[in-house]
Amino acid sequence: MHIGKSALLVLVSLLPTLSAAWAGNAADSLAVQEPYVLAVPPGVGNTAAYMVLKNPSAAQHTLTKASSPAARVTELHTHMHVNGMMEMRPVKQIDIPAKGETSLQPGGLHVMLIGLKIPLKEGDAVPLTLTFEDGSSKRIDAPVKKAGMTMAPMQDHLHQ
Ligand SMILES: [Cu+2]
Repeated sequence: MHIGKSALLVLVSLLPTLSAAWAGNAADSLAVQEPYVLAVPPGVGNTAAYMVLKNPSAAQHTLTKASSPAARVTELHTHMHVNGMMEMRPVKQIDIPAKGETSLQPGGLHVMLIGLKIPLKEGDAVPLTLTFEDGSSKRIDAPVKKAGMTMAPMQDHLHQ
């Protein structure tokens, strides 16, 4: 059987893609650290979820979608300076670099929960499903925390 030179070149160029796929799907390759949802006063219908997405794998991965049964709509957002004001904008995707991490944090990238179905109390766990570029997904529970609480460990660290 004869394989043309061009067919061989196609095979060789596919090899890196195949080996990346063998390393596992995106959801299994990523770790989600310190997820939390910001507590909001009763009557406030929207809030945001934050977390650190760690990617120890050799391939870049991308968060393409988030969903939660706690909200009518879940969107990926970022904050931007527009005419001196901070505005939130939806983003199509959030990249997590190979051997790196991406932080979703106040004032930056976040998962926006729009139209909360039930009031969220501090200590509640909000289920979130994160979906990645290959269609794989991860289910996490993000505890509800008050603003500022997440700063405490950092201050403790500075005092050492
Ligand atoms: Cu937002």
